[in-house]
Amino acid sequence: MSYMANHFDLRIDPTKLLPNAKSVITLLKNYYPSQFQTIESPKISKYAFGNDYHEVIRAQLKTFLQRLNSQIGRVEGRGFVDSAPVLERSWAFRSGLGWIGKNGNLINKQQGSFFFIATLIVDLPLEYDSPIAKDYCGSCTKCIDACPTEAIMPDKIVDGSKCISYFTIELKEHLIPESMQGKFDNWMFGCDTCQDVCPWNRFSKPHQEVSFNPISEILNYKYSDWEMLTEDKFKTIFRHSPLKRTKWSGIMRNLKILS
Ligand code: B12
Ligand code: SF4
Ligand code: SF4
Repeated sequence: MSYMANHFDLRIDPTKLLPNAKSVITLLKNYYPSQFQTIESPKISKYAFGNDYHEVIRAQLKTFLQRLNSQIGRVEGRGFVDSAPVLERSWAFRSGLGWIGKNGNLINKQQGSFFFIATLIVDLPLEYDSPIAKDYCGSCTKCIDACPTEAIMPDKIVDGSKCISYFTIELKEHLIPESMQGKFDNWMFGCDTCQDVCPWNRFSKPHQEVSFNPISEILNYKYSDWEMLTEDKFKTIFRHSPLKRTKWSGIMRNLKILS
């Protein structure tokens, strides 16, 4: 256990990621869409409707850093998005951008939770305002009650080993346990249930990011279209999509567990 504690310390120390780090800038990138899937489509998480956020946001972080350099002089920095060594939610919370909800997501009172978190560590001292990250979950338990696999535990802990998002995206080439057959509420890639039911997401507004505009097949493909999709066609249509993470074989595996 002491090893875990030490390891955690390493992860929360930004100077391990950027020597001479002085500030952590946290940014939120909205991905809430304006168009949705047809009712017959196997469900895909909204974050995966368009191009891969890793590619899109990494490029934008680079541009942001270049702008800082051209406008205020030499700034050393390192950008991260969905990157294991950075405690992204904790930094966003400490930046005052929201609170961590019972569903484990960072929630912003004005925007809800359908956004990615990006982190830029810089060697620039900044003026910091005081964080205002009050927890507004109150006595609500909608996300806990709605989770199809009972993955949401007390104290804001999501049991990754029970989460549909883990099974359908991160499990890679491994099989999904048979005990999960038919329990995914038609989620084929990722899962948004604990965010869809969250009252704070009624404040979500559609994004303005062209790269996140939905791939038409994602909106319109029905179960049979996915079943008939060849590996070659998958590679062509989804070459810039987050779906490529699980590969064609992962999608075929996920489809079988839905029936
Ligand atoms: C591993 C991971 C997963 C795993 C496990 C998720 C889990 N809940 O533990 C799986 C595959 C299941 C998963 C699923 C999803 N994920 Co994910 N995931 C990650 C990843 C890579 C690491 C998270 C982690 O384990 N961090 C280590 C823990 C110890 O640190 P932490 O993240 O800061 O969170 C803890 C602290 O904040 C602490 N805490 C709570 N209150 C407070 C208060 C204070 C003061 C402090 C200091 C700390 C603290 O509790 C938190 C939970 O343990 C992050 C990216 C990243 N690097 O952060 C994305 C990330 C958390 N995922 C994200 C998303 C979008 C999802 C999905 C919605 C995708 C989908 N639609 O399918 C689902 C949602 C599932 C859910 N309800 O959580 C986003 C969340 C955006 C947001 N608004 O919060 C992130 C931040 C990626 C990104 N850059 O945008 N994910
Ligand atoms: S993403 Fe889906 S399976 Fe995972 S905790 Fe939320 S509702 Fe449960
Ligand atoms: S559904 Fe309710 S309990 Fe869950 S995160 Fe949203 S406000 Fe909090």
